[in-house]
Amino acid sequence: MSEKAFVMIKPDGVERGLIGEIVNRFEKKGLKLVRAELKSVDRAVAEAHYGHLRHKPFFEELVEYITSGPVFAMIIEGAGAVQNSRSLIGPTNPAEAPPGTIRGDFGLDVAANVIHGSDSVDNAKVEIERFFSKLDY
Ligand code: DAT
Ligand code: MG
Repeated sequence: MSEKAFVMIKPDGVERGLIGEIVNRFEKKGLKLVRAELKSVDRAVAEAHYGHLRHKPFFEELVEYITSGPVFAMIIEGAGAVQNSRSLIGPTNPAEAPPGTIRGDFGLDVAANVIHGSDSVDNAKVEIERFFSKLDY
């Protein structure tokens, strides 16, 4: 079975009308959008999603930001979906992300960096289950 990645356009990307442009990049690469939903993230889901960063000074800001407006949550499928979606997304800090990457083309702010992509196949599974009910995928 082909690999799945969890990808999420963050509130700034949704607010700025970037959903179509971003989905287009995944489709052009050859990755398939198999499930997508515009949804709100509640505090419990946000704290679990960023649990690996809970001791960082910016954790509270991060949780407030991701719960501040709708996100566009996606399941992306295809060969090497996790690694390939991370490559399309680019490095964490948009100010340092190369042109041609999503963060490089659409962001400047490390806190509001447009998009999330799962960083391993195992984490992709956990994140898909966190954001989508079992019936959905
Ligand atoms: P990534 O999203 O590239 O996987 P991460 O998992 O290390 O990066 O961090 C998750 C998010 O936390 C990241 O997308 C933006 C935010 N973040 C990371 N480092 C930060 C910092 N120094 N200041 C503010 N926000 C930060
Ligand atoms: Mg990460």
